[in-house]
Amino acid sequence: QSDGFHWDSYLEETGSVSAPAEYFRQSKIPPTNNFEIGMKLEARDPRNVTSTCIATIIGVSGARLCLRLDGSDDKNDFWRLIDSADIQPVGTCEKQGDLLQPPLGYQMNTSSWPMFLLRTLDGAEMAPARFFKEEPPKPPLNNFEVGMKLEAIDKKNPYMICPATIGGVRGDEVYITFDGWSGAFDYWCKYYCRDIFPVGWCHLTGHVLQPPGIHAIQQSMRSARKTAVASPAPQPRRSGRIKPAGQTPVPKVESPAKNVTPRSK
Ligand code: MLZ
Repeated sequence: QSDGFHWDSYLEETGSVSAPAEYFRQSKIPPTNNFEIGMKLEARDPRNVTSTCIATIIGVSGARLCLRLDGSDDKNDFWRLIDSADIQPVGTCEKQGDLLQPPLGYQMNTSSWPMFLLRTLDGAEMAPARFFKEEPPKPPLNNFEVGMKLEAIDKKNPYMICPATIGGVRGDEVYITFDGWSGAFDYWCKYYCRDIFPVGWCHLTGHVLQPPGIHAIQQSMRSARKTAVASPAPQPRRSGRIKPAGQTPVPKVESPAKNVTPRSK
């Protein structure tokens, strides 16, 4: 990472540990992303998960793709990992005897759908089947512990992957809290959720890792002290190596992806 944030010193300064990579439903070696902007694929409609639609890749970052459903507006773009079960090569749906559906919010009359589908696929560049990777299996158990560090998608700003801490564990769920931010972005998710990654994931995949919010160090040490059982948390070291979060880098997205710009929250 060329910016100011480094996990090694951050973990040391906050007296915390990272969650082991095998706790996550992610592949040990992140899959290589060969997809290109403009390629088409089939994707489950996030707003209507029983339907499979045609999508166009409008952004690529790390092991993720930013997708827009053909026939949809530009306000519902979404990100998927290249080894997500939600995406597949064009033709898969038909092979399985299913029909490609118009996306929720299809802007034209439904009767125009068959013709729209023909036109949108005509001459389009299809993402080759070999680019898609199998989804990794679920780890058998929820082994996460409160205080462990990880990288997690900010669901309110889904192009962002940010430093986070396990704030709670409840059955097969974990509470994701974002370092240096008030609780506004925190969420519960399954321990096998695809939106959480081991420390170092962004670095390995080439995705930009957001820096923690300001006061992350003090905040993290306070909670580390609360959860420390045997040994007390280390003393603060004010090295000031953590850059405060201010501006938020925008991912590599080519036009016409205007809306991938953060809706600031
Ligand atoms: N709306 C903020 C982004 C906050 C991201 C926080 N992630 C945990 C901004 O535009 O800076």
